[in-house]
Amino acid sequence: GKRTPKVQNKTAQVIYESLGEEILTAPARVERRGTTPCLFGKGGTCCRVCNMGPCQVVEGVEELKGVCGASAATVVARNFGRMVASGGSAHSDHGRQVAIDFYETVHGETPFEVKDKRKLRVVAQALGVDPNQEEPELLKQIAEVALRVFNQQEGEIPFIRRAPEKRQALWRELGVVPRGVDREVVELLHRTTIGVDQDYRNILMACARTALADGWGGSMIATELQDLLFGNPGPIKAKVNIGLSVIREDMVNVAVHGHEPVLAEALAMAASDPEIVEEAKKVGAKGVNLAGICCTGNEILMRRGIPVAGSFLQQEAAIATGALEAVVVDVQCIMQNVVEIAKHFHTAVITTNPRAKMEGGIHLEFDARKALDCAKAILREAIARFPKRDKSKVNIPDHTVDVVVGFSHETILYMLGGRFRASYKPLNENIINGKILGVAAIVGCDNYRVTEEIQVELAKELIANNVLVLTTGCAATGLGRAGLLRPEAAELAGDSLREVLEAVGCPPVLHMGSCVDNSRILVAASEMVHTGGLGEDVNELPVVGCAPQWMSEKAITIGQYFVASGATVVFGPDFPTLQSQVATDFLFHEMEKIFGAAWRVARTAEEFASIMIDHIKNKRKALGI
Ligand code: BF8
Repeated sequence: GKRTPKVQNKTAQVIYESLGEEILTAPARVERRGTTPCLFGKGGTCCRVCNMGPCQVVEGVEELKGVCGASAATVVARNFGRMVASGGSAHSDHGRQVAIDFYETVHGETPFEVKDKRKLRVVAQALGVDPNQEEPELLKQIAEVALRVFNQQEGEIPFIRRAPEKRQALWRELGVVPRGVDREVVELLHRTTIGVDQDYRNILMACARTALADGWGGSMIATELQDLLFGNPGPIKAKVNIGLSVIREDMVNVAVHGHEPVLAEALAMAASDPEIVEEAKKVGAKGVNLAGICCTGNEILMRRGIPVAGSFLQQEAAIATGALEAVVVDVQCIMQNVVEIAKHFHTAVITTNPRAKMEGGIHLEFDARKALDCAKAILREAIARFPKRDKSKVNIPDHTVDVVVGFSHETILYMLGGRFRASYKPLNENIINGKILGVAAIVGCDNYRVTEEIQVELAKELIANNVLVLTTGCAATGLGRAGLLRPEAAELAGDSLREVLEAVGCPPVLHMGSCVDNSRILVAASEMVHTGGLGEDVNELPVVGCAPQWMSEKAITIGQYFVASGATVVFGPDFPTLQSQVATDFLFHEMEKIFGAAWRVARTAEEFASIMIDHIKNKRKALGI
């Protein structure tokens, strides 16, 4: 008979329990697979880079080296490197696409236009483009320089000049300044293939360089050009989670899932097009309703206030409401099981990107140059499904939660610095006077194998200790579901943090965007250093990051660029290098000496909180505040 597995997410649990038939969901697959994954795979010592293996390697056992003699440290470093390269390639291929869309836009080839004129000159300057020129020329130069960040072969990627001087000097001394994104990713893949780099230290330093190419290159290009094209996010009220105001009973529901906001922006434009509204009405719906999933969701949440139905672990549940006419996907974090779940309903899974097709999906390719036509074709496919919605299968639990989002680095400047003196000075002052103990970022994924209570408990503990929390990605949506993105949640903060938050009407947890928007945190941390009073480099700041439920390779790349940028990060509940003590020591301890920051691992919310709060206190002590 039907049995619902234990699901870590309340909303998903309610939906799965109501299903009349047993549907194999990710949580059910976790249960069936059991809890003990392969130790070699998990700990990073399974070497698959050639056909003499796979070799399962054990540290310190001569007989259990790879056939080629590869040590556990080498294998772990290689595998770690391949995660960094892969994660960096994902953010950066996204960034490249945005740069191409931007190029086409400024050459008049797409229906989009550059919305954010205020930020234009800031970005120009940061890219080394002369901001004092006529706008059309300025835009074209920005587009060209942005594209070069990917294929440049020598020199330095331009955004690294946004980092504190001291950090730049350190990177130059260490030889880890990225030359160009593609070059770093290709080189890391080369180095980690059979018979190339066999010094784990050398490999792990290359990881730092490639990760920096992501953070200060691909991801930062994505964030900045998306802001220019679609607007810099500002504070906006919205809703998250599955509920009747997010998934509408009387409308054609289209979930937008994936990462590149260009598609979602086009769908939002098309959904309000009178022609499309009329067509929706013809089939008995009031119109077309969009809801976001994963980082695409965060992008349109931040800029348009369009609700997010779910983070990574709710993608199947959103479909299982039975009320989605279509799930439109582009790239990244789309589970293959989505198609299987959709088969039980009338829901179309529409792939749009030539890089990511799905068996059982309908492919309607999206081209930014024909953005509106493509978006309309996609919405028409959804509209045609509306009459097939089976009301007896619809279950939309009303679990929505209010949020206030849109805390781009610029928003924080204005909120905390005041409209007329946008600056981090007040933030720094509040840190120096101790009202704010420090700043912590909770970022990254959610994971079917980890309870989502970890990040919620952690966030509560941090704010209770007067730590201001920044968040991005699926963690942000999860903290939103827990009510922590509401200004009223300031009441959970310690007295002095609460006072600061209430003066400006800020929630205690600030949603800064999608995963590529972790680049906003790099800029914010650098600004805090530039503002003065908190040391000369990022590693002196009382700041710390974490990803308590990481699952994607992208999270590892993010963690590594934060560490190389001087911010210590805590990951959990496990870490992909633990079967080599030597390589792990390098990441957890030697990197501290090299970059002034390192990786840590924690398992429970208490462990995370104590490591992070201690770290902040130690940094304060070193600053003498
Ligand atoms: O890039 S947080 S599950 S959706 S990888 Fe994926 Fe992780 Fe979510 Fe966005 Ni980020």
